[in-house]
Amino acid sequence: MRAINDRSETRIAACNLCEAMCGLRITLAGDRITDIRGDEEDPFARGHICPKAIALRDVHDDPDRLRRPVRRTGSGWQETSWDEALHLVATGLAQTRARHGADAVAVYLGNPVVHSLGALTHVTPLMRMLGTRNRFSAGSVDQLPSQFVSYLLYGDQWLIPVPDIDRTSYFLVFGANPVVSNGSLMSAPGIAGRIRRLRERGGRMVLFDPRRTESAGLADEHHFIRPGTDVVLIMAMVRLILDEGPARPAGYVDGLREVRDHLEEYTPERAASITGVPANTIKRISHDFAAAPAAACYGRTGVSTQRFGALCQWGIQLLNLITGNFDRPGGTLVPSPAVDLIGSGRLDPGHYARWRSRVRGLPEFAGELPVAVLAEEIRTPGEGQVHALLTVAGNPVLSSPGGNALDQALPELDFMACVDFYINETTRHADVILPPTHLLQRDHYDLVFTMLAVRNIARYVPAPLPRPDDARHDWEIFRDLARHYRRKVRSGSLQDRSLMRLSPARIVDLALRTGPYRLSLAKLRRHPHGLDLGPLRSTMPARLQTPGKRVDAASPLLIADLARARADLLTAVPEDGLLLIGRRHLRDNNSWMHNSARLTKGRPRHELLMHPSDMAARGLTDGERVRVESRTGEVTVEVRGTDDIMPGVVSLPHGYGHARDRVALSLAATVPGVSANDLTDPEYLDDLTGTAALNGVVVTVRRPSAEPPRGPRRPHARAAVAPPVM
Ligand SMILES: Nc1nc2c(c(=O)[nH]1)N[C@H]1C(S)=C(S)[C@@H](COP(=O)(O)OP(=O)(O)OC[C@H]3O[C@@H](n4cnc5c(=O)[nH]c(N)nc54)[C@H](O)[C@@H]3O)O[C@H]1N2
Ligand SMILES: Nc1nc2c(c(=O)[nH]1)N[C@H]1C(S)=C(S)[C@@H](COP(=O)(O)OP(=O)(O)OC[C@H]3O[C@@H](n4cnc5c(=O)[nH]c(N)nc54)[C@H](O)[C@@H]3O)O[C@H]1N2
Ligand code: SF4
Ligand SMILES: [Mo]
Repeated sequence: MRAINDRSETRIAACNLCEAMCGLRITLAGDRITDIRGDEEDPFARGHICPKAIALRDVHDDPDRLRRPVRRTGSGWQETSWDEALHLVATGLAQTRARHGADAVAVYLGNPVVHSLGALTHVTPLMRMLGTRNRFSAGSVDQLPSQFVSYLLYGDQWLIPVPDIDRTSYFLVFGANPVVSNGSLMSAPGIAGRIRRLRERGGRMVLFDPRRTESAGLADEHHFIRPGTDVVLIMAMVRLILDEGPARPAGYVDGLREVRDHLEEYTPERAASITGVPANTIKRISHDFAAAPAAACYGRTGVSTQRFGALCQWGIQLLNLITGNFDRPGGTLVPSPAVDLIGSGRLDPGHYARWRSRVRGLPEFAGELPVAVLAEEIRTPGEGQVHALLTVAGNPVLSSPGGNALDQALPELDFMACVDFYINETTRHADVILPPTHLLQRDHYDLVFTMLAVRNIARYVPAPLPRPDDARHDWEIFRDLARHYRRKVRSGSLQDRSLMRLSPARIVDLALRTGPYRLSLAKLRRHPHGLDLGPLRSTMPARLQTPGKRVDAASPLLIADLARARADLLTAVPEDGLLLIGRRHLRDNNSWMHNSARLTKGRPRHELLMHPSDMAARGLTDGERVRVESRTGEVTVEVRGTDDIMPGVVSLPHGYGHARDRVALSLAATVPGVSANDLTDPEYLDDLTGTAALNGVVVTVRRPSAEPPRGPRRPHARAAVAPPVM
């Protein structure tokens, strides 16, 4: 803390909008933010920030941000006291439980939960208290396949290896755009600089993506790949390397012969015909990857939120394992965080299919069901039907597949409550909204992303801005809600109740003291910019949570799922139509922050991107409004031609489409665009994990005035692939 002049002072903060955890310097005049910039002394991000951090100021100032609880009445939203609001929520949830059982209350946790210390520490005990099997989160539209594969291979869903980008010599990437996303399951602030330095030291970056992205612009090689087909290429690489070498797996890896036996059909030629990547390219990249001194293969949402998410993530792990790059500096390593809960019994290592969703029978993973079933669980009558919903920091109407159907289902609930500081497309259906303090008003320690960062780091940031009177933090809301709830339902263990009485800072302090570096909050306070704990280190097999500390590369669930890939990709009849994929932009943050004029100004970025040849075939012109239809919905949106997208593929960003209710939402509703998830399909999934296949959805595009396409629409969208050439 340093006084600049009489009136203003600067404080150290951390941006926790995305996974990069950039350090900030915030200048304040009273409780007004006058400046936000990168903290040059942050040992991890070294001053790097992106435009979203500066827009935190707009979140702070935004008159639309809720400061006090509101309830929905016949004549609109009405502010109410915290006591009244918490009482209403506790009563709504308890009454539903009394009438229909604990499973009748569903919970959805959105993305910012993992970025909020207090939400993380306090929402889990609250959920245990609610005791419902209908738990959902953004994980099933995101990284669930990575967690699932880590659980099967390494014995814990959170043992997720991270590419050692600062030391690798070959960075092989599938379906990620880190230059825009700033790295995901790979916290790496200033990623563009890290990629440049990789190339300066003679390394290579090779990227597979159906769009020539911003990251492709920095890579040595970019290859178009047909959406949803990556598994065939990845497995062809595994097969080639196992056959031709050099394969040098660690001694603790079992089952590779069995894996190889199941990959007989995955020849480079077959992969070429299905993915669109030439066989020689596949062979060359396999060879280069295996021969590189240190190589890291990595894949993110493009290969998770698709039809074969788990198989892709398995294949990526196999590539690292068989080449000896798993757990090797310059390869992929599991970070060693200062708060290390793996193996402590305090973090769920994962479990699978202990129960299934009521209507469709989809499996739970680690206590959660896929959000793709939420709407049907609300709408299908019968024993176990969902009648109440609590959402925390989420917007599933815009972020989950078939969001339009969920939008229609939510009004059928008996009761809905949300913990969020905005009225969004989802929370507008709530009976009560409980708004927490925002990111700069609360203490922060990154529990999740220090487990996923490319260096071992620890940083504790006391709230840079004061908490206004009468405002509550996320954790206080959960604590107080639990208190109100317990007056009506005797639930919750003694342990959870005492945990909820602790502040998040206290919980972090305890965890740091018992952690591997024996730190404490007091020690971290002496390093306000953050403490660098060094590069990632080899920790295997000691850290494996599997029986006998061995990796079973041929996990039966994954081997069995190859049959689905065979039926769907290797032998499927191609289907006409374009394949829809998503898109992120540096100035967007999922579905929120569209209230910031600073972020939304400039060129429109909500358009449907399409290859000029596909536009010409339909007689479409740039900027024209087109109708996009899928099995589940349709939208009308402007089209823009670009040869940065693969022919046969179209791209639409998610998180747009605010205009569906101009009354409830004010500023953001003026942002043009439609929701990609009005087109995605709740029945089009990675069936093994229930992760939504948001990429590779079959759509048709035409002029609104043109004849609609004839013939029945298929019940399941399926990746259109070229006929396999044997
Ligand atoms: N600016 C910004 N940053 C963000 C976010 C944001 O909204 N805005 N969101 C944050 C969140 S929640 C997350 S999870 C991360 C996501 O981080 P990333 O996964 O790195 O981000 P995306 O831009 O979604 O990149 C996915 C890429 O996969 C490609 N793709 C689509 N389908 C396929 C396919 O079938 N195969 C292959 N090989 N590629 C495919 C897409 O074209 C896209 O370029 O970003 C985080 N960071
Ligand atoms: N088609 C398609 N759909 C996608 C994706 C895609 O690539 N394509 N990406 C998916 C991914 S990776 C993700 S993570 C999801 C995100 O989807 P969600 O997590 O469902 O939604 P967000 O847009 O992140 O909504 C965040 C909400 O949290 C609130 N919020 C922000 N900070 C806080 C806080 O500290 N506390 C509380 N209580 N609330 C807060 C904001 O006001 C906002 O309303 O979208 C998914 N949907
Ligand atoms: S990259 Fe941008 S949004 Fe992400 S943490 Fe850094 S400043 Fe925040
Ligand atoms: Mo995400």
